Amino acid sequence: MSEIASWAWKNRDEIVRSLRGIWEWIRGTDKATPTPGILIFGPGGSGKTTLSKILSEPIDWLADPPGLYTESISTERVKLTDAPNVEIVVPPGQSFRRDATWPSLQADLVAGKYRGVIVVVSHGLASIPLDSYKDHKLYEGSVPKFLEAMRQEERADELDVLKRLLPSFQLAKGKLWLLTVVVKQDLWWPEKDDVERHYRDGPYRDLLTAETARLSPSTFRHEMVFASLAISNFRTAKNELLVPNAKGYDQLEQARSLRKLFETLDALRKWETGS
Ligand SMILES: Nc1nc2c(ncn2[C@@H]2O[C@H](COP(=O)(O)OP(=O)(O)OP(=O)(O)O)[C@@H](O)[C@H]2O)c(=O)[nH]1
Ligand SMILES: [Mg+2]
Repeated sequence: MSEIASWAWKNRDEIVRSLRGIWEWIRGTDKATPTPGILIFGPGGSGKTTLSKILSEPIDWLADPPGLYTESISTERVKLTDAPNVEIVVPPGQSFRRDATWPSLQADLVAGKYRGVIVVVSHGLASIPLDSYKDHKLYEGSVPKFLEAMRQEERADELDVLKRLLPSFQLAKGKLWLLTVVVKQDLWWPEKDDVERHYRDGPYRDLLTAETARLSPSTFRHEMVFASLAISNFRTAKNELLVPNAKGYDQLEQARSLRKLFETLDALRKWETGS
């Protein structure tokens, strides 16, 4: 067994334990009242389906290695068999699928049918739904230039996603929390400072605060977490390596980021229930 695998094996119980508290919350401890669901939005290939799985089912981190990207085509409703009132709803993220799938969910959001929204972004490292990067419209012969252009376009798309959601946050009835999860930390780790600045103090934060500043902090709350949902090289379906996972980023770092994610969800649970 490799060093990392043996570390993960030894720490398996701890990882599972920290997840259990979140599962209990998502499922709702008060079985008498229906618990509203959680919506997960974000660009295609960012990591929404991956996150919904982490939140809804026990993952065997050793037996379930991260797979190749398979784009979601329709809205996924993750039913929790032991808590049938609760749903994690994940519409597909590719831009051409949004008009068909997002408006009705946003209408339900405004009507107060959801307790919270998670937006999954990746600092432009959204997986590509193509066999090869050479088929991408932005590829002109140089891989570094392609990656730069693609990530820039994807970051602009992340802002478009947020722009599209903002009116629903403004109009939503009742309490609503928003959690931004900036995933793929294992890939952008060497640019950590720039990435965190982009979301905490840069364009993402500027857009969000400009549009939500007037909302009462007792009815709308935003939190942000930086995390790695999988440690995996950034590859195309043809197995072309575009970005290797960062040197020095190990499972200990990942577990730390996931713990932060769960602690933040727990803080939102407390805020939501006023406890
Ligand atoms: N390296 C790395 N890969 C990740 C991370 N999170 C998700 N992925 C990978 O990113 C790819 C896309 O993830 P999905 O969860 O399928 O993306 P999605 O947002 O559901 O995409 P659509 O269904 O098209 O909207 C998968 O291959 C995941 O394994 C992460 O934190 N790090
Ligand atoms: Mg998906």
